[in-house]
Amino acid sequence: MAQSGAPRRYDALVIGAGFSGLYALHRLRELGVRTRVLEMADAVGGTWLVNRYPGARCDIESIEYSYSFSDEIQQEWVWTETMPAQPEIEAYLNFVADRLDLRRDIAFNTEVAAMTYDDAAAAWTVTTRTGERFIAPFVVAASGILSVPLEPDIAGMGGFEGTSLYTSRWPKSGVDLTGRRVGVVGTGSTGVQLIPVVAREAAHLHVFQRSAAYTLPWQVRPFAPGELDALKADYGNIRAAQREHPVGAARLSAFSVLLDMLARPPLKSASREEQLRAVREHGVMGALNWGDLFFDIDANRMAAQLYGEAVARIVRDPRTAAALVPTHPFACKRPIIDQGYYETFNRDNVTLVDLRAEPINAVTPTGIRTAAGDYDLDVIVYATGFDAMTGALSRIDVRGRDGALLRDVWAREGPVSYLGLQVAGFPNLFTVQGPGSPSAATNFVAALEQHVEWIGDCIAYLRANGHSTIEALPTAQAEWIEHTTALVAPTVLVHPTCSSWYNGGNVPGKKRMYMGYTGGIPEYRRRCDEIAAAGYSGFELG
Ligand code: NA7
Repeated sequence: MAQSGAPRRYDALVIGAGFSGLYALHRLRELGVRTRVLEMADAVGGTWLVNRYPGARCDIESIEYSYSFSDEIQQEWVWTETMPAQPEIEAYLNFVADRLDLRRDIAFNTEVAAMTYDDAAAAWTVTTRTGERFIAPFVVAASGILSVPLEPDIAGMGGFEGTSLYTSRWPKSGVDLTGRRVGVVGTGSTGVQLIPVVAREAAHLHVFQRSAAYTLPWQVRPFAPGELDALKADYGNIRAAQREHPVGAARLSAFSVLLDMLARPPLKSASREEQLRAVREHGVMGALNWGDLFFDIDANRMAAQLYGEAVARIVRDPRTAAALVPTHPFACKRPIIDQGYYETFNRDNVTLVDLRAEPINAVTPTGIRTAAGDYDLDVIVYATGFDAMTGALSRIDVRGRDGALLRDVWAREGPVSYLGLQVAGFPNLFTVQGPGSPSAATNFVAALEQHVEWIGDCIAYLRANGHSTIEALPTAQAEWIEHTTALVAPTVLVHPTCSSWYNGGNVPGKKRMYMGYTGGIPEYRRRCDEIAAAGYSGFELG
């Protein structure tokens, strides 16, 4: 890549202007750190800018899936629904950017291509796709945990003569699917949100399902008059409860519902009559709402069977109902909540194509060909997921000490990191929500606030104490991985049949390792604070 002009120097560079990057900029500014944010898109919002597909929505309540660091912001901003849809979250992040005057320190349309650590200067040189260079002692990677879309590698995809769409870069102007024959590939969180909405528009919808999803029905509703004001009046207590909650969301969310299940009686000791009653009274939730599914694979399998019975009570066509029953353990993919997902398959204009029975052979100019035949389509929508956690930094040539390439380290050793905050061999590079931190299994916003604050305090400490470098020690990193691995070991999350973006199983060739910290945010915060208080134990300060 060509280099253009003299490098510009800052105290810190932040990569990304999504939820994490915006707060990182604000926090570092407050600490007097001259900071520049480099953002590849033309606007703020990160994942909430590009994932504009119909039905895109957060599965955590708006009053908790929002910044807590500023009482002014949380009092001024008006959420309209209990769980916010994408346009509202995008608008919220724009409001925050304006309110804190953040845009003047953000370089938009600026994609980082490479970054190299210079040992002698104790600084990073960051080079963009267009050859611009920036130098700073510290880099904060706020590049997102689900920001690198996975495009499937299906023969013939490029030759499709209709419209190909990706949920993760849905056109800003929207797409009119009225009267069109649509195929959706993928039934993770995204597909499950998208499918009921598309079904209402399309002439016909074919859902191409490789793995069936476990998904719980959920009611999202507009706030009643006065309801949000009452919540805001109680924000102190709401935030305090959130702070103490393992998943960073004390109210109902896709995660807390999973956690609440742990306190329920075990499925294995329930009589058949009790099991059936649970399904009769609570549908698919009744099939999963038991305390032993998370730790006992046999109980989990029993629940899957019961789940099938619950689905069959909703979906009228028995073959479709059977195909909608997952074969992987419940909880090893991210929990999903939906609005009318199973009911959608009772519509005359919706057909489920079970790829376990008839795999896709190719995309043809006129549609999708499976082992069983051809499906003619006008539009194909790919909702096929992300190279999570490590994807964004692996796409950049990140060269640390002695020229080591981060993507090679992760390919060789798996997604290693100390606390999810730094990788040994990459001094002064902080990762917001890196692998090994609570991020993926918690309320992302609560988790990122803790990370940004810890990183800000750390940089302030280094500057105040005359240190120019901080680097994770390989031994501390190995111990941390051992600890996070031990935490998750007794759960079904590491069962060999679990394959998801949590463990890299969704990316061909990616080294598998569960990429989260499952001890909860409060315990994680306690450990991070303890490490800082001990003068950053496990790190070498230079
Ligand atoms: P997910 O949860 O990774 O789901 C991707 C879906 O796409 C999943 O059903 C995959 O099946 C399917 N997929 C991927 N590649 C293919 C091919 N080649 N053929 C057929 N089906 C395929 O991603 P989402 O975007 O839904 O959700 C990601 C996160 O974003 C979510 O957890 C929230 O945190 C927000 P598979 O399961 O691999 O068999």
